[in-house]
Amino acid sequence: MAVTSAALVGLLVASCAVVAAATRYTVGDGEGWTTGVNYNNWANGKFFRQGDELVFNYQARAHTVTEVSQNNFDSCNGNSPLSNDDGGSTTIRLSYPGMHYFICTIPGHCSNGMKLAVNVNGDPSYSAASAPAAASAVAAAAAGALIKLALF
Ligand SMILES: [Cu+2]
Repeated sequence: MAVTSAALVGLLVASCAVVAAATRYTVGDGEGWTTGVNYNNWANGKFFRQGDELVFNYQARAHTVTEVSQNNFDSCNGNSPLSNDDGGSTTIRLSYPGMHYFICTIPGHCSNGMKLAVNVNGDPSYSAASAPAAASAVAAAAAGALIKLALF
């Protein structure tokens, strides 16, 4: 358990360093992903670029981060999600340009405003192929650090 946590921290720290060109946004800033926050206001004025990341922080299983189509966003319908997670800390890489729609599928939350739409601007220099390569390098570095910790 402690080893797993150390690996995760290592991954987080290392990936911040490697993906310096992309911006990592914490949705809702200090308030996180929860009820009672206006995510239109949060997104307003931000320039999201292809390759940027959204980090959703919330209590595990108290909320979900569910990416949906525009229609399902408008109707708060999470029955056919593009992606779904309720683990408590969800990072979404905005890998393609255009609109991305996120809702919480806990009953009543989306209809009370727990929904986020972001418009992602294309970045010609962004390469989807480079992301996994960077991630595996990071994983290797983290694994190396982990081995040193375990040996120590
Ligand atoms: Cu919720």
